[in-house]
Amino acid sequence: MSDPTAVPCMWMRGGTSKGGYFLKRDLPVDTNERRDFLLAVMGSPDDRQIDGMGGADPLTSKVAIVSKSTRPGVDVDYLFLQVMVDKPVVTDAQNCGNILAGVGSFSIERGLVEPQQGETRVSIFMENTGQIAIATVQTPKGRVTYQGEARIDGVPGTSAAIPLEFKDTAGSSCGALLPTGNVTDIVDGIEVTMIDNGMPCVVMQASSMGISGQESREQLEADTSLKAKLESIRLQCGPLMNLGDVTNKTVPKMTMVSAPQHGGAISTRTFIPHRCHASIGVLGAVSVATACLLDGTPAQALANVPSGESKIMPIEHPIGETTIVAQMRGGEVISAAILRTANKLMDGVVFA
Ligand code: NQM
Repeated sequence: MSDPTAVPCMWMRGGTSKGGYFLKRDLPVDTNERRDFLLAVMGSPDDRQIDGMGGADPLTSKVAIVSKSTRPGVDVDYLFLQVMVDKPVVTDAQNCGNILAGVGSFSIERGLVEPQQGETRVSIFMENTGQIAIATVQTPKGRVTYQGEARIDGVPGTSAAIPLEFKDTAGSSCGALLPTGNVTDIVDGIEVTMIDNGMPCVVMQASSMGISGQESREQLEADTSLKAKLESIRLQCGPLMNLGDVTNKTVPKMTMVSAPQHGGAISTRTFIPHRCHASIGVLGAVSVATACLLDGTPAQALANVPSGESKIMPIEHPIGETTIVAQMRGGEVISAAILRTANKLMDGVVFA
């Protein structure tokens, strides 16, 4: 390619997020160069990201970098990068289960994985956390299709189903499911659960933060005193969760829970961490569902938990629900699954 700033890229919706999907070999090896390139691609830092592809929202300012894996039994390696909207920061300190939903399809389309007849299981090493996910992509006649009948809240219409399975996600970034060793700690006088089952989260009751937990995303984002209280708790929880100084990190996520209102397991409002999530992250939902399953947590006190070892847990959020199926053994969550969809929006070159 003659223009060195023009790089092959596919823009995709993955679950309820959206971003640029790149082959690793097409991006600079040097991480500073890569950061500068991705900031320019997204148009960051700028609240409107007007000079780039980003959608002025953390949920649409995301990047997947994919390569063929050399690990035994693994098809591809996936690195997730969050490009901050209003700061010159690109961080790999978190994973993203929504962008993950597009990785299987992208890998098949780019020839990294051989499609099967009917459906293709793609095993994905998630570099951010060192764990594996399996995505099942619909491949009728050996070609990826995005069309189908699956519906997820937060996305209009229907698309091809992409079930995602996660195993052994406990302690993905914090080293342990409960990094403080406790199901409950008190921070700034608030009872919280610091938990990491795929995504570091701090889970607390909405009522303890002075809200009902049924407010809209806009109402919560306008509540500056709530946001200040959440940030104070978050900055203290970071080191306690083995995440170090989290001032410039997008973890831990801050989830305020209340009793379910629509027949689900729990109702949530999540800050990621400075904007309120329009819904909830995939691995965030796995971590919150797990908090509901642990005796003595503030979440469990409000949750409606089904009986049996296979727990269907609809996690309510501002625009619907995200259902996690958690498989339990001996009181522990041993795997989780979720239904997602993805869509190919653009395939071409992106300019920085
Ligand atoms: O928790 C947003 C999203 C996410 C993350 C965020 C995610 C996950 O909804 O696995 O998907 O929490 O920053 O895309």
